[in-house]
Amino acid sequence: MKKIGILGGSFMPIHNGHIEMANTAYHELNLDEIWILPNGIPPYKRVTEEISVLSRLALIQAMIKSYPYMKICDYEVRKSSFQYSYETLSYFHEKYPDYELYFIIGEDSIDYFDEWRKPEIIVKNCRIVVCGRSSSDFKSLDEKCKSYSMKYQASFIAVHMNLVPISSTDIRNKLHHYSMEERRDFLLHEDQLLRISKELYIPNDELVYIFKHRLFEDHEINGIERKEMTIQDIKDDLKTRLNPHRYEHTMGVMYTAASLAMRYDYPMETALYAGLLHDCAKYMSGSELLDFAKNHNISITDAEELAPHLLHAKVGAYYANHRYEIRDEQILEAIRVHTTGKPEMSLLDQILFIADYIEPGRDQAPRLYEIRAHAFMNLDETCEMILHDTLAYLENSQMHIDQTTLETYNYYKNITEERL
Ligand code: DGI
Ligand code: FE
Ligand code: FE
Repeated sequence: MKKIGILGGSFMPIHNGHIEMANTAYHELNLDEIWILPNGIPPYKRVTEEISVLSRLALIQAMIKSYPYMKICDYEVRKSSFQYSYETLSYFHEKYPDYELYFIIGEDSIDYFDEWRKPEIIVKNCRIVVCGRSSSDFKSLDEKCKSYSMKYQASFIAVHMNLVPISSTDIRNKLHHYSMEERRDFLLHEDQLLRISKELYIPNDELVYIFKHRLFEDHEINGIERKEMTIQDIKDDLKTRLNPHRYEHTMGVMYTAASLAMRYDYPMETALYAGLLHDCAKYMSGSELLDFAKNHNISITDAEELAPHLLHAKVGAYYANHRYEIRDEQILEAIRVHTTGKPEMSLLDQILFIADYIEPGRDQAPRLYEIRAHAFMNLDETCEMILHDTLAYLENSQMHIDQTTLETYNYYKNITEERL
């Protein structure tokens, strides 16, 4: 008979303390598998840190990949209504009659066990494993388990785990202290990532995911709340500046960026703003762009000197900041690099770069159908395809090629080749 340990929790985010519980039960009780069971969010619980199911699952995946006996169980988060533990455990018991189920809980939960929904049903369907911390009095936990076993005529097993001095709340609080700029910097420095992941008791890959997908950010520190100008305000303004064709294109990029954000679990509103503003300087002529850049201390590369229309990206970022009150540096950077791309683009940089190329109004580029479909499968490979075709087009029309476009292509070509 297979012995399965089940560890439920909200896992916002999952950390080594959770894994320590699971591992203690696994080793002490000779279990065959551990199922990590993220909970749906109960209706009465207000969650301030919004984190999607997709992100929670991805974080768990990053955490458990070095433990082959651990699996994610998405049963509760797939349900449209909130599931209580007694419902889930009854379901598992019925579905897997040959498995012996061990429900793993922390020492702090056992004191409230009587108040759980239908505890008598829970204990009919599984054994309860209670993880005590080394620092606590193990004898009293043992006794507690004995008295619960008597009371419910069921099996409560005490196990002893090493203390991991962290909680998900601690992790969220610590993450709140890092600004967007700091996070961006950390992503570029392996040693910093290692230091922080150690401090937070989570693996490096999990931390990278958190930073890339902008999870647990403090919106006040980062100025993400932009109450001044709504999407509608900006749309109204752009309509008077851009020609109808460019305005339509802008709408297309905005919604395509949001669709890609849905697919890759990036904050959708941020993607909408980036798409909406990416070409906001496009109504200016080449010489106007050059003059503006010179007067506003915007650096001008050789390629931009020769093909000034490229500057609409940098000038656009400037306007987004000064005219449209965007404070979110990720949006500004995505606009800044949307024409040439750059090596190691952020998730939003890639979303915008691709949305600009594939939005529904585009009809000139070769293999658009293929690239559109691929955009929803793999971002790096899609960037490689777009840059490949753009360079071919520029060479064909004998236009000056920006060094950054070339570097970006080589970067994405290398990393996608490595993967094959
Ligand atoms: O502003 P959009 O037209 O919506 O799109 P965009 O910002 O991607 O600009 C597209 C144009 O920029 C397209 O004609 C290709 C061109 N482009 C991209 N990289 C380079 C470039 N033009 C030159 N001269 N050099 C480049 O490296
Ligand atoms: Fe553009
Ligand atoms: Fe564009």
